[in-house]
Amino acid sequence: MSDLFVSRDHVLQGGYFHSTLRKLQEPDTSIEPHNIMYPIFLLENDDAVQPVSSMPNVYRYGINQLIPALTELVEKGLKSILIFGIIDTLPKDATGSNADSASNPVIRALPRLRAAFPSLLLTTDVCLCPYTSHGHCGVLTPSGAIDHAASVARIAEVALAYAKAGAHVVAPSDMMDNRIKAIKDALIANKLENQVSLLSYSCKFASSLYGPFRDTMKSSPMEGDRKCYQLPPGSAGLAARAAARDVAEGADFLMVKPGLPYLDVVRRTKDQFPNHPLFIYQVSGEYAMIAKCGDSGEVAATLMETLVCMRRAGADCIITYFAPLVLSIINKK
Ligand code: PB1
Repeated sequence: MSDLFVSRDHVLQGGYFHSTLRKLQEPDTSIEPHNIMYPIFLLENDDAVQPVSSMPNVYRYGINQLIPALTELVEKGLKSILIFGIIDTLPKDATGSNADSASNPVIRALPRLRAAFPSLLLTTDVCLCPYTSHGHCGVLTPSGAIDHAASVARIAEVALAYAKAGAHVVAPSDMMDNRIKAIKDALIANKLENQVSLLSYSCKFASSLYGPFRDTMKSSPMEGDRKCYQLPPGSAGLAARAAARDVAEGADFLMVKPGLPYLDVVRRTKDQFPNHPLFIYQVSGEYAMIAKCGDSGEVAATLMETLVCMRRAGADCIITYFAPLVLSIINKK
């Protein structure tokens, strides 16, 4: 055999031929229950449960159906949920009045969820789009533009209502400028700043991957789109500026959304703010793609690879509709 000169550090396979060695080569990529958060669609009808046609194995629950479903998952180790309210008999109007009304399903469910699951972290999405007649995430001017001041004030009102009803974390997905400061000021004014966390959807892009979600939430804009308040997909600069602004305004946690197509932004945001836990939202379109990638074994393998890559990119927690499957995989291990 030729005496091919091989530099000692050019032989890599000696460092990962064994599964334990491979684990040592993959630091900070473990997937444990606290690394995932489960999005929940909460219906107005307490006894209803409805499948989401575009998202296999995803359901919309009334609170009376949600509690037994969550009981099984909490027993498997579920640590946190993200709640989205859906109304169908309550009226929708220009300011999303039913986002924080006493009849709102989220407002009604929070005390029951606190009582049923004392250790489960309850996060509420804060946005107007499921409750506005126009379907936008903010309040509009008569000309149809975003009314910045009115939107920020309204979003802060809704966030405070969820905080008072029992949310541990409020997560504004509206993308209105300065809503983080307004929410933090409202929590401080109501002596809740040390009992309720602020998870900002800081780097949320105007993505085509929200389709299945909008179908199930019936939350698409009646006119126009969300490109004037969700970030342009090609703008890493705006994402960096949005994250810096939200940190300055008091966000406890940051987020990049969607996930897989934006892992470069995840890495940059983690490097920019290493001391703020960073979330990824694996959105409905990402869920649908993986759910249809093959048989159950291929779905599981593709999912776990995707989650490991998200953790490698810098995500500390991944919001994923696959949470029940991840918990089953973790428990099998
Ligand atoms: O899974 C998903 O697609 C999430 C969609 C996301 C929820 N936070 C928003 C996307 C959108 O419809 O613009 C909802 C906006 N408040």
